[in-house]
Amino acid sequence: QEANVGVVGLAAMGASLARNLAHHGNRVAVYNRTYKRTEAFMQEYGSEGVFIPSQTVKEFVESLSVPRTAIIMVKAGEPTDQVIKELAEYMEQGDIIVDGGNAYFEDTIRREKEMAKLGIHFVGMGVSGGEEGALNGPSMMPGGSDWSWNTLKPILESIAAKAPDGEPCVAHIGPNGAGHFVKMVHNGIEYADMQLIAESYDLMRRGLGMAPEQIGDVFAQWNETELDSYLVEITAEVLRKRDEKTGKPLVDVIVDHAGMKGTGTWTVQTALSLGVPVTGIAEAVFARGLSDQTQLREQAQKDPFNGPDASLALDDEAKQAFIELIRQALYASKIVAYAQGFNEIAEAGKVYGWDIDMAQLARIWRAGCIIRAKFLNRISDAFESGAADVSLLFAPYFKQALENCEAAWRKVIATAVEHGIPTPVFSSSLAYFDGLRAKRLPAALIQGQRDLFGAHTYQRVDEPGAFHTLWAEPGQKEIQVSH
Ligand code: NBP
Repeated sequence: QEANVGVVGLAAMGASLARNLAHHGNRVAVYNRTYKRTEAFMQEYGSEGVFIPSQTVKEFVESLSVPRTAIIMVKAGEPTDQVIKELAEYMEQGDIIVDGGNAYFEDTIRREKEMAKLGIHFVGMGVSGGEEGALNGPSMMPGGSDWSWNTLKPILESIAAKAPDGEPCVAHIGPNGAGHFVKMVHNGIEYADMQLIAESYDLMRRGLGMAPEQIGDVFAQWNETELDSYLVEITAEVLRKRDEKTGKPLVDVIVDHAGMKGTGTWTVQTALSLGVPVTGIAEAVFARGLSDQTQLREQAQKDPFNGPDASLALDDEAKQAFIELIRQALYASKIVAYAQGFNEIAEAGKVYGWDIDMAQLARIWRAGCIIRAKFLNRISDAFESGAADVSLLFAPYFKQALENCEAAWRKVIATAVEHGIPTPVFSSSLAYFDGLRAKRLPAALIQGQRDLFGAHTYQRVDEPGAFHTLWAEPGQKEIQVSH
């Protein structure tokens, strides 16, 4: 009996995806470098469906029906290259290799080219939702050729998460690295969203002196508003959890150093090379970085800086009012973070020649993935109608939301600054918004400085061309450098 699809790599993600495939009637070939893991998998889950285990890559490839489809779920980077090389040795023209790991999109572009030379279709596919999602329905973002998509579509649609309207959360994003690119930005947005939630928590915890459980209740209430999302929902759960060992709120016994695996950093690095400001995501990555600066932080405790008291010392009524302001600041900042992420995708689409359907992308993020949120329906509508062509911020629904939240946004940030509570993503998002509002930016001064020290030239508001001022000469001497 042959398998119609195979999975290479049976760690958390691969095992869950293989089981999900089997639960939906697929015959699934499974292979893992260390055979012990395959044996353990078969022992634990073998009875859940049809699995065909192999000890070698050769056997694995031979167990697949032609044209073969193999999904790789191994550690990103070198291990992925190694597995691709091994598979390609036994695979033939017309076969499909899907990389479901968190690959860097430039690697995906390179791998697709290499495989195309052998006639093998290579699909870089972003998979979101973690282990749970992979098992019960992830959101999937495949790149690669149209041909591969047509073959993969029925399989992927069967295992994908379903949005509330029943639509499967998978779509062909575009050629070569497009799928891994949007997955990378998805993770970048996730960083910003998580940091915004953490800043809101910090304001309530230190500013309003609330207990974690109380704050958990606030997040649970917020989840009934336009903030309805997976991340807000799990925040309530985390904050309400007590440590079994000490009986303290769990959040208080967790070391306050945030880890990261790299996709947030890639999102920012790529945005820098594309020239797209993703200030919210960048500040979120840096905030995790600061949390992990052990030496700096220890020194700052040993030799403390003077500063204000974090407590706002508000009575109950004022506290409730301030909580609502935080909610609005969170919503406004969140809109900016998503808008910036979509801008990065749009710019990459132009540079790499991908024709990415943003409305569809927002739709497949409505379920299965970590940033799933109710307001993705609104985002999708905004792109569908063309109102978000320049930026999501100009779509009437979001413009109105920003304007409604604006006063609260400022008040929260001003208060945070006064009380010494850092809100880097709140603040940078508002700065971006105000940067857009400004009719003239101080960038004109920067151009003047650049012309003075480096003869970098500037453009004039009243005449086309590039100009350079002869700064050392007396009087206003200016030469036109080009038209
Ligand atoms: P890991 O990223 O921890 O990778 C472990 C797997 O890679 C094992 O099956 C291991 O085989 C295999 N492997 C390694 Br390491 N080096 C190999 C090599 N040279 N040749 C063959 N196999 C090799 O697993 P994971 O957490 O399940 O994640 C899988 C992929 O999915 C990653 O790219 C990850 O970034 C991505 N992803 C993860 C999540 C998540 O929430 N965890 C979400 C979305 C995407 P062994 O058993 O022989 O050591």
